[in-house]
Amino acid sequence: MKGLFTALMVSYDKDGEINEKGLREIIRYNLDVTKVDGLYVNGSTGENFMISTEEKKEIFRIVKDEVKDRVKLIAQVGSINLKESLELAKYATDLGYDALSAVTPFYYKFDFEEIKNYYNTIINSVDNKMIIYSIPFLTGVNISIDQFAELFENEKIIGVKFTAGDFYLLERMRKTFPDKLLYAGFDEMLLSAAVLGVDGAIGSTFNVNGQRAREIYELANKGEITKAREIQHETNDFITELLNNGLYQTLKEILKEKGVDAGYCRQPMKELTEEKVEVAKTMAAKYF
Ligand code: NAY
Repeated sequence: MKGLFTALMVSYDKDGEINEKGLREIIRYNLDVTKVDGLYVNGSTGENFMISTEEKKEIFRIVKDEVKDRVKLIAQVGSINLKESLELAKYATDLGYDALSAVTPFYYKFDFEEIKNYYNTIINSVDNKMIIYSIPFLTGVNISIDQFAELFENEKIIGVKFTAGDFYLLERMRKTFPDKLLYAGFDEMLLSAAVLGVDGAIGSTFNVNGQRAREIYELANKGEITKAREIQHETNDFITELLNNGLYQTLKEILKEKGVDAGYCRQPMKELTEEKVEVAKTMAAKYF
């Protein structure tokens, strides 16, 4: 389960319906062109928190059907509706997903006992493994090193997707949990996380920029930091433009320039203006 995982985009049509043909094209692009080691399905990048349970299942099914066993698959099943998480955990496990992941429960101020119960309930309900999805800047949920230690007491909880810029905590985690899987979650900080010894990374920008991410990650692991830094600089020029123009919408527009039917984002996310579409096209030509 080590390596680079794309946080998979999903193609939606203008009415917000899943575009199965487009989704399959995005998957194939990731397998054949960006060449990642695996896919992280129904994460933030899949616009997961704006879609129904049935749609989540349909996406899990299409992805597994397209990928078969070519790369590893992680199913993000987290939801503050725990019954939905349980249903999705069973569904993805039955489909053969290699691991599950669940975002920390958000919106209500759940205390740690409730968060721990959430993870144990989900993962103990199936024969699978769990990767905690920690993304404090969106959820407001911060987990301390002692709390991670308590969660990791359950051997089925095998790692964490660490989408945060707290490198002190990441370093402490690496030292404290040498046998757990740590995945970097911010692509613009991949080099720094790789230097600290993460086991892999999960990123939205890998949908188009997976090859540069691979170079950064491999150079860092070989200790070739100067070269890795150059590619991180180039990557971050790209990511800065991406964030300024609209993250997911621009990634989809770039995929379209590469001939992939990546569709639109689900409302309430808005469409790019004509000017921003032009910016995305210029970015596609400049970086890919
Ligand atoms: C997800 O579940 O899709 C992710 O969290 C993937 C990680 C991405 N985070 C978000 C919120 O999109 O790749 C990152 C991020 O888009 C990138 O670093 C740009 O900031």
